[in-house]
Amino acid sequence: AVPWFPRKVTDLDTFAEKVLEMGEELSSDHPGANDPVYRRRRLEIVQRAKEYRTGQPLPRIEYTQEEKDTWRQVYTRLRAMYPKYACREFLHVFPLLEQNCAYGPDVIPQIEDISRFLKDCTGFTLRPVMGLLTPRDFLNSLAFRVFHSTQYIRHHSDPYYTPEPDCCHELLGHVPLFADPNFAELAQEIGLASLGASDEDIEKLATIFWFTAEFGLCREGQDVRAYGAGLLSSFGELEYALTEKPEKRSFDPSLTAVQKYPITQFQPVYFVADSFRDATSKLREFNSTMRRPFQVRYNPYTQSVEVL
Ligand code: H2B
Ligand code: FE
Repeated sequence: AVPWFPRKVTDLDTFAEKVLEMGEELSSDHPGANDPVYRRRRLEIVQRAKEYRTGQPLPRIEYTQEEKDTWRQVYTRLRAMYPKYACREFLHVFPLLEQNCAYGPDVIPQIEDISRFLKDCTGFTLRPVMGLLTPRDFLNSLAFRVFHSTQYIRHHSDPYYTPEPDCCHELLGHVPLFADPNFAELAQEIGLASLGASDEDIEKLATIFWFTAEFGLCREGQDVRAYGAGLLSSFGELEYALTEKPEKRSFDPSLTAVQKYPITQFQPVYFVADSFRDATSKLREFNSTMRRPFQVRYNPYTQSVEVL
């Protein structure tokens, strides 16, 4: 049987309450786990995501001074590293985010403003999310060029560590590349392949997502640069990834899809794409080997998926 998958963009509303960690059950190693004020604040923010429905304006969060201070520390430290470590597409978009979406050290940007900007660039839009979605639900959303973004921020006690995605990871790591047409194409290709895919294929696509959108490196002439959000939002790993220490292999979906990876430490292996377009064409070839008894095509006019 074919697993259920969304057919039109409003179907993504079914994910609103279907998160793994509701963003409120902070794991014991979470720096905010024993801070009742922080836990209450998380609940307040994720409640807005729970209530959100397609077509509504995205929730605007009134961030506290303490949250803005945390953002400033992360933003300032990472911003200084981008010219040396980030890929050219990222460096091209970032000033546009500073000009159009209030990206800067003193303000935490609002996903409503960013979503409008992304829609102009690539048709990608943002949705607020309560916490971690299942790999299937998260990838399925990419087929509609929708990225689920958290709005809460890491605990102020440790600005340079977060055990889970937070707004720094999303806004500094993921958002800039969703404004790039070639990366947007790659992300949507992963999403389209995930619609109605078997559990084994979902695992492969999630691994490909991990080694591209989260920890991907790309070649720029003789140089290697970072495009993965997990690198671009972590000053420690961003530097480490571009040293000689880790192993770097060429991106090849059939090998990347089955590569094991650790979650809570720096990656021992990274995959290097020649370009986003090259990665997309390799992925299309790999996807054609997947055993799915139908094809899908995205209809941007109706924001729906056609099954062929
Ligand atoms: N859920 C949310 N809310 N954000 C993510 O970035 C995310 C997710 N990534 N679920 C997914 C899992 C990724 O780790 C892969 C596709 O499983
Ligand atoms: Fe991420």
